[in-house]
Amino acid sequence: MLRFYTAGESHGKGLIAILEGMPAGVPIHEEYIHVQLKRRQLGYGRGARMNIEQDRAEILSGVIRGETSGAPIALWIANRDWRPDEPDITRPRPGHADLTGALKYNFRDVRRVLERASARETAARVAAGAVCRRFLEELGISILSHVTEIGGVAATWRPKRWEELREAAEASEVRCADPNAARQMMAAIDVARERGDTLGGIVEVVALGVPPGLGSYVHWDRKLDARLAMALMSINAIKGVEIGLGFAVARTPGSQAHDEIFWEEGVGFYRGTNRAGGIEGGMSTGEPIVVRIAMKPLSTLLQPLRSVDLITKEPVEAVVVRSDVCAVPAAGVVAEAMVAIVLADAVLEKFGGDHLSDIKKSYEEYRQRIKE
Ligand code: EPS
Repeated sequence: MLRFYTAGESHGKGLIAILEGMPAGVPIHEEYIHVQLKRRQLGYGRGARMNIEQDRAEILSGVIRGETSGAPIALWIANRDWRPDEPDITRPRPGHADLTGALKYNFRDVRRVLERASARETAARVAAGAVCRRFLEELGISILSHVTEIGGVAATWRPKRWEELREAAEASEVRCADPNAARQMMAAIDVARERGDTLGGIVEVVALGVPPGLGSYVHWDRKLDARLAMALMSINAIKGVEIGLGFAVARTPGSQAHDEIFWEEGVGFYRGTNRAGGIEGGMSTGEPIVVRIAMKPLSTLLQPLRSVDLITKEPVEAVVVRSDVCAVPAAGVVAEAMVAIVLADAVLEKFGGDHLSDIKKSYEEYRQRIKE
């Protein structure tokens, strides 16, 4: 239902996102998108680029007088650090797209690869995701994320209520709700920086207010968990996605792996637990959707790894370009955007409609039926 494309290079003129399929009548302003772009730029461990850029998305089309018109929405983010004449790079970084990209496209220069493979592209995703997030808000669906692990330091405590968790994560420089763990994470980032190293980690993304029945048990390619996994795995440096208990479910007996069913007058069906992470049979259950992503450490190391020069074939050290020590907090914001895009798509698939008011009507009817 929804399609979205990005274009642009890390040091090109800028980034473009085109979001097609958004219904008419969704109130949206550049300021709203700006808040999300700003969140992506923050986080302890980010590099110097984030001091240069002040990402803002200009709405070029698809929004008239502060409301979506149903036409494709084009968003433009200018790069302040536009560098059109950078020299070639021939020393590929292990872990980056450099070498395989150059082999695949027959390049004798990895800059042509890294310019597009750079996670700078995720700014465009966050901009498109912000529009989807605004749409979901209209239906009472919200998305939050928090960092649970960086460089092997894991959060051991979290506020019980979602709203408190969200606030604590937003207030933390590493977007971790456990203040003790956050301090240790920042110390670990300092150590990594001194050593010329980088750190990965884990982020949990939670979607609240999602009605039961988004996705499908009928069609393999409409399963909500499968769509989320693909969208999240497509984010730069993400190597793992798990939903609910995730991999731990393989070591859990059935009696403790599932969520027992209850019913209450006025509430309808509900679960005592949420081990499934809000998805059963490829469909949302109505419980919060809980997804975790594992991010690898960034592959630009100040103490570079061994590599081979593309042209001379001599052993060399991998190229060192400006980068971040840790971008796990930012990855959480990008992951929220990708989850928003997937959920908006699934909502449109189920509730259709060209104008927000049509969708709201059909959505309310459905909710009422589910309750009864
Ligand atoms: C990024 C901008 C880039 C990188 C980073 C993400 O800016 P520059 O290369 O000019 O410093 O900092 O990309 C990577 C870490 C990577 O490995 O590609 C951004 O805007 O998020």
